[in-house]
Amino acid sequence: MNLTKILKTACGKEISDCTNEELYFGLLAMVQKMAKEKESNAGKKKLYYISAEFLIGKLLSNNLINLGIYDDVKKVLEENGKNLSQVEETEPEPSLGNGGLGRLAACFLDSIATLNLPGDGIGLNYHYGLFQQVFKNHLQTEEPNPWIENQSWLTKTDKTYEITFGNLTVTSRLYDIAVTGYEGRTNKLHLFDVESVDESIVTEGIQFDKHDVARNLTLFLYPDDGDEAGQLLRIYQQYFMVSNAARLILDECEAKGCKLYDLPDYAVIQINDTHPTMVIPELIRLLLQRGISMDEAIDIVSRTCAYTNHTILAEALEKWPVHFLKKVVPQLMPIIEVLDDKVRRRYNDESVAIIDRDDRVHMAHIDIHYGFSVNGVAALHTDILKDNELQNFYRIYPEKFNNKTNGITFRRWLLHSNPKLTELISSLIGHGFKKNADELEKLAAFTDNETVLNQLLAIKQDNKKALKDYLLHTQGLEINENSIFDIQVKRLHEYKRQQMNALYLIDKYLEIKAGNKPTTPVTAIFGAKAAPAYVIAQDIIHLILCLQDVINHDPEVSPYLKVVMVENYNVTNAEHLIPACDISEQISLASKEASGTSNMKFMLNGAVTLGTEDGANVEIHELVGDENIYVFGESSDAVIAHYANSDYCARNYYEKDPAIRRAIDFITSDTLLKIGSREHLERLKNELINKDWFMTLPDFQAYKAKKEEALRDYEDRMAWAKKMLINISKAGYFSSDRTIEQYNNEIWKLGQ
Ligand code: 26Q
Repeated sequence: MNLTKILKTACGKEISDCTNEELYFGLLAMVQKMAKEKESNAGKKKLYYISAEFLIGKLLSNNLINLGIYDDVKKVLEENGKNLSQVEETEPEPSLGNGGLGRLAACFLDSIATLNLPGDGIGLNYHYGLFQQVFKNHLQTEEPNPWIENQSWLTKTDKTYEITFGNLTVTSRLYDIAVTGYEGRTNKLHLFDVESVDESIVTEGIQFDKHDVARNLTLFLYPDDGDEAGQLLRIYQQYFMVSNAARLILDECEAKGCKLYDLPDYAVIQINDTHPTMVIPELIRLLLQRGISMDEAIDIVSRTCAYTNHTILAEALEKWPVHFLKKVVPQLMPIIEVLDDKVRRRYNDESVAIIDRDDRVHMAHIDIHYGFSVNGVAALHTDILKDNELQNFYRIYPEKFNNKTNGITFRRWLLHSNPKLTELISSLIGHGFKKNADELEKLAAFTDNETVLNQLLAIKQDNKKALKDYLLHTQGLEINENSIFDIQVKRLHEYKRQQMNALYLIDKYLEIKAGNKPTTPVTAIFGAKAAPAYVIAQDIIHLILCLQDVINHDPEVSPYLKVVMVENYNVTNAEHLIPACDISEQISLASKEASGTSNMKFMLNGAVTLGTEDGANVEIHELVGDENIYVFGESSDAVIAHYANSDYCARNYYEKDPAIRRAIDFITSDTLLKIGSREHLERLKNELINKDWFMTLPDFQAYKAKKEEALRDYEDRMAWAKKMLINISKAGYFSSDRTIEQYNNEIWKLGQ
């Protein structure tokens, strides 16, 4: 049957008579059917990637590409007067993640299926996911983001479990989303929901009764955990996720004839950060219930579980008070006590204990002692884990530690988001790079080919124009496509240092007012959500929104400099922003960004990085060489030494550097106070002068100098285009296909 007929049948009427929404639902049904045909039971051992976040983004186009029918569908729609992009616009974006960690999980699922590996994701079916960000009065406000429609990518299954907590029992239900591989098999993303969930308990914005666990359990991703009820709810969510996961895994293995003693031959569990750590004691508990002894159960589970660390920020390392766990999961506490007892007997070292002297359970410590692999997500990050944060563990278990530098799926971040660049690359080196990313290196042959360089510049220009139209159409923002697009998009966090970029913009604004005008105008673009309870992050958003207002409305300055903060930064608008970028801002304080993954997406799309020697920036630098990246700032070693010696004093910089003082003072100038809130702006100013925990001020001058160098270099269009091409040609290393091959060869060992 041909595609037109299939689609017509799926829609139930003529394609030309359908609305975009009807076409979306028709295509959804068609894709689900085709995806199902590629499901496979091949392979004895299966990977279970458990994660509290899967930031999957919209799925229609991604699935059409992976099933190899994108162009055909586009054509059929066009023949009937329809447009695939407009159909795509009707698809809601699920926001089942915060940022990097969740998006990584989504890229990994794509690569696992593409490489034909048996591997499923397991997570939670949040009805409202991460909040939707709405700006009001230059401040972020939060709204729920409903994404589940009558017809959606979720398939309801008949699998249900009774999950028991200390004070209640709920019924879970499994929903599945098909994960298609690019010319590969179909795997599953298993999302568990609670049957008693009740969307109507959400009141103002994202407020709801945090104590009503049976109704609220799967409403939101990581509810505000500033208070005790919020923290308890997080533990409820985590246990709900892993108890369901453990039972599903044992069910599937038993169905394949696994005798439980050989569980590691049937299952490998990748624990994505510590959020799913309770799967270890929970599996042990379930094995005990099935008559296996404690020592054997511990041994079986330890050979099944592997842990990935995504952060060294102390505040993000989960440590739960024992009395919280006793309340929510009393059945796990005796097991956690046994695990702690064994560690204490063996090592007699307080720093590697599971339950500390303050009666807090260190989740990462459970993973490291009772998993067989511990990995960091970029070379520098893994080194820092070994040499600093987890040094005492590395001494005990050197063989468990390994690095897996992150990657991204090129299907979404090149083929889908940048079709023009994809076409140019294909015309130059063929289609092989789509499955074998290393082939991008073949582009090196064209670095002195002016025709190719001009084509590259023309594509960037088209993408900038497309972004201009998109921002105007979706957000009412007006930008100049002939300016330099300088972009920083990522979660708002002090360590990522959006505030340093903002200080630069203040400085630039004042310089332009003093008559120092840039040759080519600059557009500074931000996108960032801040955790609702993260006060300074909210203040930084406020500052950027105020700067946007002041600078863009200043007729002296706005022809040369514009600031735009994109509302509700998410996967969908990332797909528009990234292909249009000239300068990619990756300016975290060295040692703090475990890897970063937008740095890879920007590079792949021909942006040049302006960054610190942090996370995967270090590997980007090594690959492209000094000529093709702008690196600045203190080294991670120097930063780690400052923390160790407590020798950083922000006020010294404020007092001694007039440019820094001028920029910081501007935060509470009359100009900003006229439109902004004194409370927010003063708090931020004081924070920068008196604390500046992430050392913005010492790097400010180096940052400014490097950025100016990049802006100057941009003027030589051929030289810049060459940098772009070299970046693209070296991006193959950052394909998540490479990352997943390494996970499989060195940790999972599926099908071997
Ligand atoms: C922990 C405790 C309590 C409440 C929340 C959390 C929490 C929530 C989310 C801790 C961490 C996260 C998310 C972390 C994250 O996204 N990390 C990023 O992971 C990426 C993929 O490896 C890296 O590229 C980024 O560098 C890293 O910041």
